[in-house]
Amino acid sequence: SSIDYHWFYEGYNGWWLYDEQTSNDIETAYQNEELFVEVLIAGFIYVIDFEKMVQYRKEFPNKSRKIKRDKTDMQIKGIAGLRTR
Ligand code: V3L
Repeated sequence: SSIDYHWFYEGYNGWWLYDEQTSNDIETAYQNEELFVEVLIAGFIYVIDFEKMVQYRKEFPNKSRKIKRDKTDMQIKGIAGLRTR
């Protein structure tokens, strides 16, 4: 089921997990086959673009990060900037 999936954004040499609320919002939009969804991250609006599979701050569309949806969350740097390894 969709509960088994995790959402990640790219960091330096690795991937970060989204915080749980944001991850749930992204997964819901993805399941609804939206082309993109806007989420609030640390006070800024970010666009999650499901076609290009990138995220970017709405005000800075040309500075994007890759995102991915995957079943495993074994090799992450941490969650939303909080290191777990
Ligand atoms: N969730 C939390 N913070 C984010 C997210 C997000 N989805 N997207 C961007 N930021 P930008 P390393 C990241 C933060 O893309 O060492 C990591 O979470 C982003 O934080 O230019 O490079 C780490 O905290 C960055 O601080 O809009 O792997 C940090 O980078 C800021 O928003 C370092 O990670 C600007 O990102």
